[in-house]
Amino acid sequence: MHFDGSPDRQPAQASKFTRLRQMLTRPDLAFLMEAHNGLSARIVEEAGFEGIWASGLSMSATLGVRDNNELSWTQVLDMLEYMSDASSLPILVDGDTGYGNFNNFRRFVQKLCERGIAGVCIEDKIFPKTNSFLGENQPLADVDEFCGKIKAGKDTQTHPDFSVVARVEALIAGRGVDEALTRAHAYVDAGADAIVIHSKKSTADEIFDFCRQWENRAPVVLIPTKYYRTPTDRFRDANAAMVIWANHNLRSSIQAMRDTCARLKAQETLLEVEDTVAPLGDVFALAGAQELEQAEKRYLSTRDPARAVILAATRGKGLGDLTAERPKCMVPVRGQSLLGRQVEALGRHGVSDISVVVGYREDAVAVPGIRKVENPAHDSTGEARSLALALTQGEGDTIVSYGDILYRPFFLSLLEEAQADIVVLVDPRAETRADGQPLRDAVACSQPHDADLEATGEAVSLTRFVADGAEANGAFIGLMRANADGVSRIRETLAAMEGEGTLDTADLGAVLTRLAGEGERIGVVYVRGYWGNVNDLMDLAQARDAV
Ligand code: SPV
Ligand code: MG
Repeated sequence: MHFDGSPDRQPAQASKFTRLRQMLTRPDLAFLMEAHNGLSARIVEEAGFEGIWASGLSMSATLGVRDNNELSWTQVLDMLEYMSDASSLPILVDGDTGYGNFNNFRRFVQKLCERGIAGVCIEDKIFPKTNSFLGENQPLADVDEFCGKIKAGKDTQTHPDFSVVARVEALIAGRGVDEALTRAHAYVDAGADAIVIHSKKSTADEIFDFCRQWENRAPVVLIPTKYYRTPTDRFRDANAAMVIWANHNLRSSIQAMRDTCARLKAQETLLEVEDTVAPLGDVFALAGAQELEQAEKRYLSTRDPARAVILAATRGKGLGDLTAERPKCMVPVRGQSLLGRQVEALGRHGVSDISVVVGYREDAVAVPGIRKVENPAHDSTGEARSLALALTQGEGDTIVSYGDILYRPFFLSLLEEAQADIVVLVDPRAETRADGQPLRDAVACSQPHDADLEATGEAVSLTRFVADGAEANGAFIGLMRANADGVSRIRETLAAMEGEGTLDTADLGAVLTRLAGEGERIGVVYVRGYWGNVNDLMDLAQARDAV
């Protein structure tokens, strides 16, 4: 695929320049189909054509201007770039008269080569040109001046197979076959790779007369717009190299748009129109939507937005009267509940799917945007049961946190950036509390914290939760993340514990210790400070100071 979704180029396929040249020079009749923008270029390729005619008439008309060089040559270049990006086919561009003299033309050729446009056709008229089917006796360019232009183009091309096609307008100008032949020979002498002999008659007689006398000196290209009744085999018999269907995508789209406009104007409903227009799916497909979808899989993070589980079923007896009427997750810290602060931090991190396991005074848990999961046995069970209740659905990235902690929102980024399937945040400051209480959730890790490797998380793993602070490398702060694989490992472990009858009494530490013991790598990211838990009034006082 090209970056924009157009079909693959065959690795061994010749360049666009070479393919157009081969179409002109090989024995069988070749066809170019008109396109005028990226969409039509892609449709031409989809139809199986080998090459594109970038029609001046069509490019002008689609922009609502006349085929009188009202489009600048740089605007034409821009349109060609879209067409070339959208299609792998070689493009022969209608270069009108070359947009000026030899100098303007050679600059155009230089830019065409840079953009991989395979060839250019220029006509021997005067700038600004008029479409060949308008008016009579159009003035023709001086033969020598036109030959100089061809030479300048050939000298400028940067690919050997870039084609300069010279279009003879003598028949259009009513000058007859003899002048057409004279001009054609001069243009080939000047270096033209092929000749377009153009006619606006409704029969091809003068074209065939020209071809007979031309005797195949150089490839001849025909544009049978006006002599459309002539069977294509007669062009073969006349030894034509190429036929251009010059404006038929433009004209068919005009017809289709008119039909649709008329229907809608009259009927004021889409009902009758829907089945007469291309399905929307076609529009997306033609623009290469599928390629973007694949690229997104390759280049964008495939993680679904994480969900969160907050374990908040307990009262928090250590807080005394403060939790008489509410669980500790609803205790306010500087005017906002612990749970409210967590939901806000998660929201800032893009986590909006938040399950809160509630139990004690669940009626008092009132924070917008959460889903409550009730643990009816909150009095007699611990964190493992609450977790099992909340992890019943969805296997995606999940953040698990205690309901009684405060932390800085950037902790969530640390968890997200860590590579392990399960990651825990550990504060390495494992000193025992001033009041002599044991450290909550002391953990032993594969390596102690190293201030030089701050918060790496990559190399350090959890070994186990320990009862004795002396063995600890730090304390689990009550915040962790598991990706889809990690969640399914946790769920397996919870199920096994349920089977063994140990789930109800287990805390989160027991679950993680068991996982680590079974060889599951639980990544550790060390964080020093910027968090707090609220187990009792002393914690609360500290937490109030911390925020
Ligand atoms: C065009 O398609 O712009 C052409 C061909 O130049 S014709 O309109 O037949 O002149
Ligand atoms: Mg034209």
